[in-house]
Amino acid sequence: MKKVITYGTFDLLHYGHVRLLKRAKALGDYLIVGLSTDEFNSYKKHKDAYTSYPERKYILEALECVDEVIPEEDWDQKISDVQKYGIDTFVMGDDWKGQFDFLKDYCQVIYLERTPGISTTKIKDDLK
Ligand code: C2G
Repeated sequence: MKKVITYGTFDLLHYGHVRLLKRAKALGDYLIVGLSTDEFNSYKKHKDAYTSYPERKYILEALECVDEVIPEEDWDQKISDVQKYGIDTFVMGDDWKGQFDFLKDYCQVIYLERTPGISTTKIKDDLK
């Protein structure tokens, strides 16, 4: 079984997020999502999600392409996650291109094209 992992906040889940998740799942058989906790968002990413971790987790778990959701609590957990979960492929949108190349020593690293024209920030701004 080929295992894939990706990470994110996935706040106000939108088309771009789902396209990323579906393409990530298509790269293997089992997709794990490292979901940023509320604390990680606030203290490390300096962005507060509109929806809470339990709600964001519930939404992601409802997606057919997502097999497992784990908490992302720190920037530095990726290597141990890759080893702990036996990950074959790490995937991120290409706005992160190059940032996680250190993982190439542990698994395949793939950056997928980010979906243009949509973001959680844009949604919030457009709704103001
Ligand atoms: N994404 C995308 N297209 C968009 C918006 C987002 O492909 N229009 C992708 C991002 O590139 C990322 C994933 O969807 O791979 C989740 O996006 P965010 O929730 O914004 O995640 P981010 O804040 O980038 O956090 O340790 C990694 C971080 O947790 C990533």
